[in-house]
Amino acid sequence: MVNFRLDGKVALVTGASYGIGFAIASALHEAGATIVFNDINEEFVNRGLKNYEDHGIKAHGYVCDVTDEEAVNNLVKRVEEEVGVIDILVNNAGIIKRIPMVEMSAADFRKVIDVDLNAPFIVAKAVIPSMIKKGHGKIINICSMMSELGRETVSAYAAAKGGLKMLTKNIASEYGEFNIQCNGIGPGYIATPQTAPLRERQSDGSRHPFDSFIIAKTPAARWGEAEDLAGPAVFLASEASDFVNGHILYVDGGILAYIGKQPSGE
Ligand code: NAP
Ligand code: GCO
Repeated sequence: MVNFRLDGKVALVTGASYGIGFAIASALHEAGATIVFNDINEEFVNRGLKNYEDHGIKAHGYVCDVTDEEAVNNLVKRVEEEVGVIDILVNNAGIIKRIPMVEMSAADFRKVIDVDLNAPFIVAKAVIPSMIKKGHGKIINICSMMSELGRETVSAYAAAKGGLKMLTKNIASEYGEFNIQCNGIGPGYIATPQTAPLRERQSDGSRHPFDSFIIAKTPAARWGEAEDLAGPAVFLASEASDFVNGHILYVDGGILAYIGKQPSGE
């Protein structure tokens, strides 16, 4: 019998007050897991707790900036004491800065690398020792189309998400023998606050040009919803994927398979 259930498992989803993290955490909860999330301050954690409560989910929320190694180590220690050993880690917290590369300061570049690449290393490093002791663990890194593709204005984000793809493969290589599976999910263009500026209506009510561009680039002809990532996340968190390791599962409505719209008549 294939087992997609997560009963008795503790899942830490970083930066999961809303957006993709919230949708993934809700799905893991539905499959039976106990949910732990963090955000950078108390106000945001409380907003997240209210969001879970409104959806009938009792989540455990903690204040923690994922770029702060000491804070992350304390978070993992507290979660182990107050909730249990983390069986499933989803490195979801992320930021983007859309700035042409030659105009971007090194400080801005470093900030994106810090949240999107260094932090997944810091959090994974903090949870792996207890996973080894427990004899199993699942780590899911939220990658991107930019783990494979570039575009104007997102140099730091693409560098970080490309790096995160390789960190994923390396964790799988280094800790696979301890029954730890580390995989990535590469979402396509998903309608969340992060991409809201790319979907803003124009003053005449028409679609943002980038919005139309994404719909034309996506064989599914739509933006993804955060809930589109739920099934893939449950799969990668469950026993059903115990021999899947170091894989990036792109959930993109077909973007990476597609050369783009042909000129009409060809
Ligand atoms: P979002 O709506 O901007 O949410 C990002 C979350 O990360 C927020 O809850 C944010 O917390 C949290 N966060 C940021 N920096 C943090 C830090 N230092 N410590 C703790 N939490 C932090 O983004 P999203 O669209 O849901 O994206 C979630 C993940 O998916 C990101 O890694 C993103 O790069 C990736 N992704 C998104 C898309 C897309 O199309 N939307 C596609 C591919 C990949 P606050 O509450 O403080 O803002
Ligand atoms: C952008 C977008 C993307 C997406 C996503 C694609 O400006 O191009 O924000 O980077 O958020 O990561 O998979």
